[in-house]
Amino acid sequence: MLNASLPFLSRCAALGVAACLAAPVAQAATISSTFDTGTEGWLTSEFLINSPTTGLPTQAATGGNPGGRLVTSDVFSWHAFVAGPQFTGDKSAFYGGMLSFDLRTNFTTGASPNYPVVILYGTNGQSVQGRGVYPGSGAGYVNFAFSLDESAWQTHVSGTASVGVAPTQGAFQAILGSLSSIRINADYYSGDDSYDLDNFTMTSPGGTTVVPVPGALVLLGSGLGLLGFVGRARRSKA
Ligand SMILES: [Ca+2]
Repeated sequence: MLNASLPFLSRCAALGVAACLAAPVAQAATISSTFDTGTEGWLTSEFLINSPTTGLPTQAATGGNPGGRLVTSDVFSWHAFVAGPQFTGDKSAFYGGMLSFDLRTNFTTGASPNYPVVILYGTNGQSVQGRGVYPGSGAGYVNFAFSLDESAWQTHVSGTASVGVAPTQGAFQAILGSLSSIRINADYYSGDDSYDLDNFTMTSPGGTTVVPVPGALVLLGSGLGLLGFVGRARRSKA
């Protein structure tokens, strides 16, 4: 009897591994836009207010960091790249993680010490801003990274470019838990300038990439254990 069931048990063990390898990942720890194949739902709009998104950026297949990039023309007074819908909603799980992106700018006027700025808008009407310093025209892609906790952000008053104060933990978490829009300013000079965006990423705490290997290994171990049991049973039968 046992010998007749061996092929079935072996198949179960193998199917267990295969099923595990195909199993969906419960919660992605990283959301990213690389713009290698499209605009990934990104739009453009005014920057300093959470206005409707009406502009369409362009995806360029080359010139990114690497691959494709997001490009926009200067169609608003304060211009912004607006993150796709995959970056809005309840992002509480990303509290304590990181938000980062690569930005390249070329401009004809002088450097400014307070830009770029990224603003997180909550559905509660509150918003916070994170500020970086682009080193100078022609510097190429520069990575800007912000911790997704209150330490890296300042309060933002809609319609103004004023530097704010540190938000409370509760205020920051309320915004992160109900994100309605993320905007990165893509125009902060009056002259003829250009802005390229790539690798916009939100990462949850401790997460870099999520692959199903640990689960697969667990089931692989179970499968091997089952085969071991079969082998032992076979030997004891003999
Ligand atoms: Ca890219």
